[in-house]
Amino acid sequence: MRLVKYTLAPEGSPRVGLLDGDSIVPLGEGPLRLSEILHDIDPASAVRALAAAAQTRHQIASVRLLAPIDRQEVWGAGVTYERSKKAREEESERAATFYDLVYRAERPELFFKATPHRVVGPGTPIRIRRDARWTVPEPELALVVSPSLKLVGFTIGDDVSSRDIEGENPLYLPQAKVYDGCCALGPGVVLAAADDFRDREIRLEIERGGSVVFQGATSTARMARRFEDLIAWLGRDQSFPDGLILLTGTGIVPPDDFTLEPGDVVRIAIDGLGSLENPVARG
Ligand code: DO4
Ligand code: MG
Repeated sequence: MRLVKYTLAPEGSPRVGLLDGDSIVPLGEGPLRLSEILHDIDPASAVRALAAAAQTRHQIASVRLLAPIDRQEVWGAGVTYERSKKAREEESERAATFYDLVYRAERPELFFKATPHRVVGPGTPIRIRRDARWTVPEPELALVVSPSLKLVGFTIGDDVSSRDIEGENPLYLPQAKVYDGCCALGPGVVLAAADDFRDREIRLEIERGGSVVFQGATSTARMARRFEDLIAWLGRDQSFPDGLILLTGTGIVPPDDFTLEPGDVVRIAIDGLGSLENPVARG
C-alpha cells in the first residue's frame, strides 16, 4: 500500500491518498494528516476503510505530490555502509579515525537532520548552501516510525550534504547537514514490514544539461546496521510525540571531484518505492 500527500491546486490544502496504478484514491473528506493513518494502531485497515468511502479518484499526473511528512522530526544515521566510511575518511584526514570507530562501534552515529519546513517533496528543488563548495546527494532508504517507535513504512530520502564543511571539522556536521532544502522525501510512504526492505536496490542518477554525469547503485543488504537497532538507539531516553523519519545512511558516494551544481537533476530510485526526482538550486 502506497500513500501519498498531494494538492490539487498549487496553493491548495494538503490531502492524503492511496496510490492505485496511475490514480489516487482520496482518503477522508476533510483535512487529514498522513500521520493520523501512519500512527493508527492498524494503518492498513484504516486505509482500507477510508478508501472504501471514497467517491472520486484523481489522475496522478493532475496533482502535485508533496513530501510525505507532517510534523515528524527527520533524523539521519551515518556511516552505515562501508562506502560511506571510506568517503568520510578521505574527506576528513585528521578525523578519519572517528569514522572507522563509529562504523565498528555498537552505538551508531545518529544525527538530527531536518524539521518539516526544511524538507522538499518530489519535483521541488533541493539546495546547495551558499557557503559550500562541495555538495552531494545521499540516496537513502528512509524509515517511517510512529510515536510508539513502531516501524510502519518506508520512503526515499535524500540527505543532501556539504562535504567540504563536514570534512573541515566533524563538529561542523550540523551545518553540513541542516539548512533550508537540505532534505528531500517521497514520492510516497509504502506500508511494509522491516523484512520486506532488507535487500532492495537503491539507484542514484545525476543529470546535467540533459546528460547523465553520475550513476551508482547499492543494496540495503550492504547496510552494517539493522533498522530495528537504529530505531532503538534513537529512542533511548527520548520521545517523538509526532513520530519520526529516519534516513538510514548512504552507500553511494560520487567521486571526490564531483559536486552538485544548480540546474542538475537528482533521481533516486528504490525497488518498491518508486523514484524521487529533484532539481538542484543554490540557497
Ligand atoms: O558522519 C557523517 C554523516 C554520514 C552520512 O550521512 C551517511 O553515511 O549517510
Ligand atoms: Mg547520509
